[in-house]
Amino acid sequence: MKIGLVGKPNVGKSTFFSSSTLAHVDIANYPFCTIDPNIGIAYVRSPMKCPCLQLREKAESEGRGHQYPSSEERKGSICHPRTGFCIGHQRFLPVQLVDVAGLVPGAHEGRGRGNAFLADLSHCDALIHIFDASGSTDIEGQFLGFDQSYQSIVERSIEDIQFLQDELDSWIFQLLSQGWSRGTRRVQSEGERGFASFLLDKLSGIGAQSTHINQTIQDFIQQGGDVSTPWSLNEVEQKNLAKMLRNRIFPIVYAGNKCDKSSNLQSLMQDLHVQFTPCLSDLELALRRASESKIIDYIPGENTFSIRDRSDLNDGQKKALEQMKTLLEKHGSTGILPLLEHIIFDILHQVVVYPVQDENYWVDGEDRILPDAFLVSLDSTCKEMAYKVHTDLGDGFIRAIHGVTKRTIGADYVVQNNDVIKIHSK
Ligand SMILES: Nc1nc2c(ncn2[C@@H]2O[C@H](COP(=O)(O)OP(=O)(O)O)[C@@H](O)[C@H]2O)c(=O)[nH]1
Ligand SMILES: [Mg+2]
Repeated sequence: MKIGLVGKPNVGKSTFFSSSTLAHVDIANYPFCTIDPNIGIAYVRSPMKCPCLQLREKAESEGRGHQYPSSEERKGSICHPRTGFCIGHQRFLPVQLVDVAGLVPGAHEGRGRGNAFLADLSHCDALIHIFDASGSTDIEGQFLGFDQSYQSIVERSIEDIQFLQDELDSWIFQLLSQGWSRGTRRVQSEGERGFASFLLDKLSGIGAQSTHINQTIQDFIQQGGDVSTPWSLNEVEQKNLAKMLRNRIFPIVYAGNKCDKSSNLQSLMQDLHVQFTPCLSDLELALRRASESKIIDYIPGENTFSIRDRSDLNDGQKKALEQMKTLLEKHGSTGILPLLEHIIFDILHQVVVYPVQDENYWVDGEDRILPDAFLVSLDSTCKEMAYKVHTDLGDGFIRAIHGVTKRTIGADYVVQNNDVIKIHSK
């Protein structure tokens, strides 16, 4: 999974990015997990408890609890994640995050970083549009001060949300419109299928898949569009189609950042025509840094934290930490992690599955407990999951064993959230 952070300059994209990609170092073994200056790994919580809880409970009920010692920091978790980490049976899974900088009005015509930002966007499964919920920046990202009237906050937010949609739509329209008439006529003998393959051809470079295209064609027809003679679609109709394609290829969720400086956040949530998650990116960054320096214990996503050892802190530090705590508790969360999880689980409909080599002890060949947790689409079959683990495992798939029921399951079994599965393959 790859999620792109988009928005005009100065809204807090890089802050959001750094805060999310700064892992819980003690446990994750991923210090600052940046693959590229603007690509990093963030961690989301599985919606269900890690199955290592079941293993522990079973062992304890059979008087074998001592077999699974757990450190103070792991809070009971006994699994050995190869990627991500697990605390208190809360499994954190990696997702890729991309900080897509340089998006300003006119980018599709080459302004700002121009089309370079589009390369960053390509192949993202979804986008987070970060906008400034404090209204403190203009459309170019110039800082205007935090003392904005409610009316300007609303107006700037609407303008911001609109410009980005327009920019992406124009970009996709541009890709489509080049050679439209000739291209669509060439495939006319194949009817709707030909049209779909024409669209896929045009857009596969930015990560479009045939499901996106087919869904869009259905959307288009449902809204009264006609695809029987696509070469005769006029510019307005092509633009409309581009917008629908953008919706399917890049679903957008909204982060209203700097909400600590936004007056009347409740009203803003009602007055904007899009749903957004209020975010406090710089608070999240400060919390993760303090946690990394072992000043506080903070589990990302939680609504509070504890200060480790006050004797080391000066008065200024204590006061700052208390202020951070008040702010966090007031908002109930920095918004960052819930937003990422909303995308993965509600928008992209992913479930978490745990492939193992031994269906009884839930370990791999090196005795590591539940080493892997994979995100797969809600309706994936067991065989599709096998492919996700390894191509060889998918190609040679024979059957699988369910780790809980110990029943044999076939290639067509639809995997469920939290399934532990042993795959037999040639
Ligand atoms: N008040 C407030 N300021 C923030 C927040 N997040 C980021 N900022 C500030 O906004 C400015 C721009 O942030 P940056 O991440 O560089 O924005 P980018 O240009 O979108 O990458 C910096 O001064 C940040 O400290 C927040 O949640 N609240
Ligand atoms: Mg930046």
